[in-house]
Amino acid sequence: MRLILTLLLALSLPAFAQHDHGAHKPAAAQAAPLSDGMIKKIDKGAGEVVIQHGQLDSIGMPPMTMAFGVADQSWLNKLKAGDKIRFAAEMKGGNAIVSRYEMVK
Ligand SMILES: [Cu+2]
Repeated sequence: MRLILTLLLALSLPAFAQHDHGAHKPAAAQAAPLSDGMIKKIDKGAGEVVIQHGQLDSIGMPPMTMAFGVADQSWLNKLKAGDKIRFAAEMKGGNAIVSRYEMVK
């Protein structure tokens, strides 16, 4: 729940966030910049989403197509193949996960 609130705040208050000097910024927003990605496949059984992604400096990866876990399983119901997103990736328990994302129109 806390993550969702953080996400909503981050999305609804972009101007405010830019003028924040970091003390109260959500950890996820601080951790990594957003990178481009295209959803190739959703695997609800595995709890993973396959993304064709660009350079991911946050986890030291060149562009490729690979499976990611998700910070929130409900995202697997919101995303579908062909969606374009901007997302942040983190390593968690040895696996790459999507820690947050936004849709690209
Ligand atoms: Cu990768």
